Amino acid sequence: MTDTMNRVLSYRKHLETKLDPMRYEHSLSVSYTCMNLAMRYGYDLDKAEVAGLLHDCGKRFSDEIILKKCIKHGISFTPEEEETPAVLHANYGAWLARHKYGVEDPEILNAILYHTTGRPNMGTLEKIVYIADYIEPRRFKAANLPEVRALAYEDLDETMYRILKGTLEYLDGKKSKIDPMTEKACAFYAAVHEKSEWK
Ligand code: DGI
Ligand code: FE
Ligand code: FE
Repeated sequence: MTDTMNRVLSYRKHLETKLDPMRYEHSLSVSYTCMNLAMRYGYDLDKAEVAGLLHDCGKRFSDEIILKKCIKHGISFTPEEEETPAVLHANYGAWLARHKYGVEDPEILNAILYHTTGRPNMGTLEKIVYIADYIEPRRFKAANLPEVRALAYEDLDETMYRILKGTLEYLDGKKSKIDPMTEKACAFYAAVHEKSEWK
């Protein structure tokens, strides 16, 4: 068995005991979707598998407990992240991946860190995880999912734009607080869209 296979199996075993069953299924589904996108875009399959599997490893506690854990472990977070606790699990998850799962690869750690808000000028794995999180087969929330799923295999940047724009509209509608990183990410991919053939 390869090293990655061993690592993946032990991560799965551990996550299954820490995440609720739906979250665990979602993590597996994101992991496989990351590998599909990695095949399409010529990215390292092993790294895509691990990043997808661990992306929500921070979601094992409630928002309040995650905030307490961040303070306890000296994990730095912005005041905006504190006000939008839904995004903090990404920050805590990147810390857990580094310190509890022994992940050192900065591309994997950043893919976990930015999987909720996105950021301007994302690397390929960051985009793959962000998009896989939204399109994985067990997701059913967004009305535009079939279209976004097809687009994901055509153009990662345009897919980032569609998802970010939809997320901001959704958060606006709910009057939720928006993390400036989500806005910056959307502005970046809107500018890419403007210059693209999709305009
Ligand atoms: O952890 P998951 O549920 O799999 O997915 P996720 O980590 O992408 O979180 C999705 C939620 O995060 C989605 O409902 C939109 C929300 N989100 C993204 N950016 C922001 C945000 N929520 C707030 N309040 N503010 C943001 O800027
Ligand atoms: Fe998440
Ligand atoms: Fe997720």
